[in-house]
Amino acid sequence: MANKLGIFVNFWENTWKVDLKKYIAKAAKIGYDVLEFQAQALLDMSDTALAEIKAAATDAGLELTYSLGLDPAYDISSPDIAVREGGIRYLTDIMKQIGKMEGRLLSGVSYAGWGVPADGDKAKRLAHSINSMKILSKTAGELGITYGIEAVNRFEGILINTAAEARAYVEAVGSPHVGILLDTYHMNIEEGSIGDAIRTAGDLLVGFHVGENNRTCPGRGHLDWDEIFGALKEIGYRGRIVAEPFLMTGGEVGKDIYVWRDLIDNKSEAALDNEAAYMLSFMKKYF
Ligand code: LER
Ligand code: MN
Repeated sequence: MANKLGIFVNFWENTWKVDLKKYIAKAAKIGYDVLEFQAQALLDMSDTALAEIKAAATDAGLELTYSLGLDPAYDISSPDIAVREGGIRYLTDIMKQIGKMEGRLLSGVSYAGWGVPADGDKAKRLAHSINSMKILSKTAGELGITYGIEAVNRFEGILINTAAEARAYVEAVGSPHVGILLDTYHMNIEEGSIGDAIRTAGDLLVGFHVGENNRTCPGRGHLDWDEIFGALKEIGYRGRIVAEPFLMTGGEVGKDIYVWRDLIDNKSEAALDNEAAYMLSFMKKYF
C-alpha cells in the first residue's frame, strides 16, 4: 500500500482552531489523503460537532490525524505530581475525543510541556514522562490510537531532540501503541545525518512530518529529499507523510512557531492553494 500523503491545516490559518469542514473539502480537492490539525480543539467540541466533522472527512475520503504541543500546565514530565496527574487526565480526555472520531494517530510534543522548562532536570523529567506514558499507552491501546513521540529541536523541548532519544524513550515505555514521529525541520537542526536518523527510528517509526530547513514547502529549501525519502523507502516505511510548513507571520501560530517574516510572497488563498498543490506533486514524485 502506498504511503498516505497529508497536510497540516495551519498551512492556511494562523489560529489553531479553524473551520475544519472547509479545509477537509479543500485538502481532498487538492488530492491529499490526510488532514492533520491540533488536537486540543476537540475538547471544546460537542459529540454532534465531532460526528459532523468525521462525516465530512469520510465523505471526502480523507483521514484526519492529530498533533499537539502540550501546554506546560499539563506537563506529564513535571516534577509536580499534581501537574503530571492533571496532564494524564487532559491527554486522556483528548484521546477520548479522538476515539469518537475513530482517529488513529496522535503526535507532537505530547510527552512533555511544549517549550523549555525552567527546571531542566532532564533525567528526572524523562523518568516521569515515561511513567506517565505507560499509563496513557493503555488508553491509546483501548481506543485504537497510536501515540507518535515527536523528536523536536532544542528550542521546543529538552527531553527528545533526536531519533536516538526517541527510540530510547519508546523502548522504555515498551508499548505497541507508542512509536516515533520524525520531522525533517527538527532533524535538520539536531541530527548529524537525516538518513541515519530515519534508519535509527526504523521499525518504530509511526509518523513523519516534512518541512524544509526554514519550514517552507519541501523542494523550496536546501534539504536533500532524495536522501530523506530514499531512507524512508529503505526502512520500508508505509505510514503517513504529513507536510507541516508554516509560511505566515501573525496570530497564535506565528508566535508559537516563531515565524517573524513571511516565507511566501503571495499570501492570497488562491496562491496558498497553488503552493499546497505544488507540494503534493513534489511528494508524489517520490511516492
Ligand atoms: C512543532 O514544531 C511541530 O513540529 C509539531 O508537529 C508539534 O506540535
Ligand atoms: Mn512536526
